[in-house]
Amino acid sequence: MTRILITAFEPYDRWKQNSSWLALVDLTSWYEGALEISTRRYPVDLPKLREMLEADLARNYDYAIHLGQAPGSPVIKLESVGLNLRTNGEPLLVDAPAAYRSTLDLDGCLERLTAAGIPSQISHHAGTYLCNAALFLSQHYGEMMGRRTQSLFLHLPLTPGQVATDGSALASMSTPMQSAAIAVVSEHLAQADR
Ligand code: PCA
Repeated sequence: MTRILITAFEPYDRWKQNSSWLALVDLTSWYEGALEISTRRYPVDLPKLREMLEADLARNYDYAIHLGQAPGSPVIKLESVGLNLRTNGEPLLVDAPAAYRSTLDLDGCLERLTAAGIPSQISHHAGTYLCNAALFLSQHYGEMMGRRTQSLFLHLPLTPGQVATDGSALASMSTPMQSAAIAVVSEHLAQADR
């Protein structure tokens, strides 16, 4: 059985909810497929994120899918690169590679999402904040600990409710569509193992 760790983030900055956690909670409310899914909610705090990620990755999952919200993005973004970089220009980890590039079948994931009518694209820059840190550290810890885990990061749009509360005109996507996207991607990755 394919074991997948799926993580989301807590609310941060002005956001009272985080679309990634809303989507993950929604997924667990209906998903009854064959994948063995473990879920985590991470704080938007670098030292705590490092500690929790390292402990979680020791459990040798087949895949780690990390979720975060990307305010303003109109589509789901499959992130291809994790950079060893913080917003202040310093590295996340000294004595670590400058970046890790995903070896997963992102094109195949994109095809499946598109076929399901879920607007998505491959992105080559996950920013320099905690989402990028989650992707970089996940790839690095997996490698350092000799785990088989392959990591993926999905940046999710805000939900319509978040935009309404915000009083802005940012793009949004419904939580059920976002949770369907997580399932589509998870199933596609797991298929490669069969
Ligand atoms: N989005 C932020 C951090 C947490 C989240 O959900 C980011 O894109 O880095």
